[in-house]
Amino acid sequence: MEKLFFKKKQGKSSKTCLIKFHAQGVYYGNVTENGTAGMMVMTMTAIDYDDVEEGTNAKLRYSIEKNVIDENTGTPIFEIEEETGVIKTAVCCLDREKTPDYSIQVVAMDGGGLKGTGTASIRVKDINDMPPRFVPHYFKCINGKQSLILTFTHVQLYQGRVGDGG
Ligand SMILES: [Ca+2]
Ligand SMILES: [Ca+2]
Repeated sequence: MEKLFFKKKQGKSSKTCLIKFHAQGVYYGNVTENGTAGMMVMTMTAIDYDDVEEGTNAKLRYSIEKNVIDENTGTPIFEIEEETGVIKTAVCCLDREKTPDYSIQVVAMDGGGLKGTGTASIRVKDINDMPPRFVPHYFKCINGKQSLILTFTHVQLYQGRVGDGG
């Protein structure tokens, strides 16, 4: 999301206005991880300056041109409602710890076949589903014929002794 400030004159005084706009057709949305299929993510809205009253000149239909495929099911992860531009999840259980964000390409096409492309940048929101854990660090030390497993703590201790001159 880009921001732009400009000054607007109001009689003798002036007022600062802030406009927020999407840079280069990028729209931002988010969805919570571990959800069901069919969860709403965001709405894509394109503008067609042709006359809405003139046939289908400005009648838009939305579709996903570049989707992301779910590794487990081999099916697309997102879907879009053709008439409204509402993007939803097409599969369940997005995992933020595996993929924290997605980017898909959406096309709006008018009744005459003219197209415009936009990007939906989707962030997966975290829920607390991972317990804290300690990760063991093992180092294999081979000394002659004997092999010895040292933990990280042992290695640090040994290094400390070397540094102390012992
Ligand atoms: Ca048009
Ligand atoms: Ca999580």
